[in-house]
Amino acid sequence: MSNYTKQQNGIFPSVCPLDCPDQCGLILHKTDGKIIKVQGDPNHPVTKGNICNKVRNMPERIYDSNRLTTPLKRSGPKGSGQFEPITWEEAIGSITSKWKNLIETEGAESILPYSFYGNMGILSAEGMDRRFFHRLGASRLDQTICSVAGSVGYNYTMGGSFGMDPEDTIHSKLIIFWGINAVSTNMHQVALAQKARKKGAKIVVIDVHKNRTGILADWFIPILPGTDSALALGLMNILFEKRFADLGFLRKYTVGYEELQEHVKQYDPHTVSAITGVSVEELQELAALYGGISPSFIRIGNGLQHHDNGGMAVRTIACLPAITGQWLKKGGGAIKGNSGYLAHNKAAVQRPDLLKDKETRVINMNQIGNALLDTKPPISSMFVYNSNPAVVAPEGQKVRKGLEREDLFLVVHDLFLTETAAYADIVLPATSSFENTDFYTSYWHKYTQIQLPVIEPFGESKSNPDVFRLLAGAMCFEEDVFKDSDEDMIDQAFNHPANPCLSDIDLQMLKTNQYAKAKDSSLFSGPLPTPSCKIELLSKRMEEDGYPALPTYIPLISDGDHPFLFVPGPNHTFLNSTFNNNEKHIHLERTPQLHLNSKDAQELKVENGEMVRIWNDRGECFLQAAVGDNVLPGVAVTQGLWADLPGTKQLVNTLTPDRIADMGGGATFFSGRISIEKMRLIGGTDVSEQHPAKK
Ligand SMILES: Nc1nc2c(c(=O)[nH]1)N[C@H]1C(S)=C(S)[C@@H](COP(=O)(O)OP(=O)(O)OC[C@H]3O[C@@H](n4cnc5c(=O)[nH]c(N)nc54)[C@H](O)[C@@H]3O)O[C@H]1N2
Ligand SMILES: Nc1nc2c(c(=O)[nH]1)N[C@H]1C(S)=C(S)[C@@H](COP(=O)(O)OP(=O)(O)OC[C@H]3O[C@@H](n4cnc5c(=O)[nH]c(N)nc54)[C@H](O)[C@@H]3O)O[C@H]1N2
Ligand code: SF4
Ligand SMILES: [Mo]
Repeated sequence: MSNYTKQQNGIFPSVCPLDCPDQCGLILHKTDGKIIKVQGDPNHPVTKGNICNKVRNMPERIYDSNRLTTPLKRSGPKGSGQFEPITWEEAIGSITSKWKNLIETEGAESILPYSFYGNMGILSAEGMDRRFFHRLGASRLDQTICSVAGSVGYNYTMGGSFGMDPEDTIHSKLIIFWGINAVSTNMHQVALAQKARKKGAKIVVIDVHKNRTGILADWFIPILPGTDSALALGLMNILFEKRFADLGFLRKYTVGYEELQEHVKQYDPHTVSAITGVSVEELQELAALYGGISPSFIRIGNGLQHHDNGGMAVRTIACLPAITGQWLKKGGGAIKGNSGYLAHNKAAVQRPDLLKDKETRVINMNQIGNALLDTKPPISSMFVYNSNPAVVAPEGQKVRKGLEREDLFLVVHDLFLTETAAYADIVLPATSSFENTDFYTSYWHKYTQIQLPVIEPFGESKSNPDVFRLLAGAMCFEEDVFKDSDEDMIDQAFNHPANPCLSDIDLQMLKTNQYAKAKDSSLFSGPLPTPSCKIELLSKRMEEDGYPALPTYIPLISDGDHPFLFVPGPNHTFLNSTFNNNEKHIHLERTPQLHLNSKDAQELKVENGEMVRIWNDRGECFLQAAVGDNVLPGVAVTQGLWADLPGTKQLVNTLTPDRIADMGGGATFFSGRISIEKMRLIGGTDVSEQHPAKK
């Protein structure tokens, strides 16, 4: 227990726990033992006291009357949401007796942990839980749902998750937001870009949707989904041809630029324009801007890599800053992610040695529906924490069918009775991050931060590490690693001589300073971690792994005959599915919309604001049409992972494919196709009149 929890009143340092690159420093205001206000920490070097509305409203989430307070046991049919309270002793007892039995009859691999980053705290997301499941010998989850395809692609070019320091954005003269809705998803990157803009910088947005970020741009370039690598290759062709390439940089810091120069000739402006929907004139102008302005910075988003070809798209865009020699300039380069700088001692925290050389099976989380329905031998128990697969995973109908299985023993640990928890046999109440000890490292800026508990656990809720300590005890695991305290684990994490950027950081230092920056972390201070130690425009490793060695445009995989490409991304006010159960957040977003081009709407005879039915071979949804010029013809965009309320059909992942992307087993949420029609009679009633959005 920290001293903070004992104090009834005061202000206390904290950190935003959500899966958001900004990882803001927070200040919590406490009155009579309760957090009454969440504010940005003005001293945080990057986030500087500004936070988003989502988190300003956090007290409402923490003290929501729907928050779970006790463990629950199912008392009705699967998925009915009927539960009765039980004690922790009974809950842990039922789970471990079921698991002991399964281990004996089917083996430990019949048990699968399913988790993601609902809480970004390292101890909450990848600490005691990993130790526990390694020791158990359970199946392992490949955590591929978010950014892995792009990360693997970026790594082929740059060697790791290393990019420009975002604080240097203020020196940039050209800022390209490429496949990122930064106003909603990385607001401090926008704040830094706006500072540069005041000094004359231009902001360009390349996206399939003129979203909040597109509206703010000096120049918005709409592109067809899944064609970004063609655009990047077309740019490279012009950059070489018009002598914008920095040959000095290319010779010293890259491999393969001569081969690349030859290779990109096939991506002439007319070919590229036909693929991307970007006109020849726009392409020429963009190349002239990128070739002529320095320093230039590309913020590479997650959206463009949620595609069949997403790994190659990021691999290709990551080559661009090298062509014009941007990396050596302050405010030049790119960011896909920056988690490499603060990489902690994962082996010490997660203890993969507890697996004792067992090659346990690995399940790709993007195919959890299939895995639950078809894997042999079957998954007989799943433990879900930090995630809500019933809403966030693709092929939603398959996922629901899997969760409905009578012979699946499902345990869900969460703060709320989520859509996934509704299918559980046992539900466990989780603390909020403000009730825990943990540390956080941003995947965008270069700071790590500490969280000490500010309030007592809500009801009987427990943190993730504490739940796994309890489970380890009940399984009679005797290893000392299960006795480590949260603070012990933070010490172990920062004891990592292999990463000199952490050399000044430890628990005590974080307790004193609240945050710390990765030390001496300039990109070219040593060799790059690629096989050649240089930027790999040509990658032998890619060839060995079965990809073209040079960046290449590979079209999306055919997804049936449906006429529209469907891009269902996140929205401004929810954080994935988090907050989709909060009245204020729902009110702000109003209703899920489907953005359509006016030409398409005219052909479909759909007016702005009318309800449409969208469908493909996987399922259907009912959304409200937003007609205009925010998307190109043939493209349909919706935002937000909405709750699946009775009487609505707005679970967009019903329609998304569970195909695996080209690299890293990544997700392909945005490579699906749909058909669209104006809503008419369904089952004898006009559903559009009944939809809450119509009221
Ligand atoms: N408000 C809010 N913030 C969030 C989240 C949230 O749900 N809400 N989620 C968090 C998480 S987990 C993540 S991973 C990040 C994601 O945040 P971002 O990196 O911004 O990624 P997305 O919002 O998925 O997609 C960004 C943009 O890519 C566009 N896009 C889709 N396909 C293509 C394409 O083929 N080419 C191009 N050029 N653009 C394309 C989409 O239209 C979208 O506008 O945000 C984090 N922050
Ligand atoms: N259609 C479509 N689907 C998508 C995306 C998209 O753009 N479009 N984006 C994808 C991406 S990028 C991501 S990252 C995933 C994210 O998907 P998830 O990781 O499932 O994210 P959330 O939906 O926010 O769910 C997180 C859950 O963790 C719970 N939680 C929070 N803190 C704790 C804690 O300390 N302990 C426990 N036990 N639980 C906690 C929250 O209450 C919440 O229910 O969604 C993916 N799904
Ligand atoms: S969600 Fe992002 S922008 Fe909002 S407070 Fe958290 S880290 Fe900051
Ligand atoms: Mo994500």
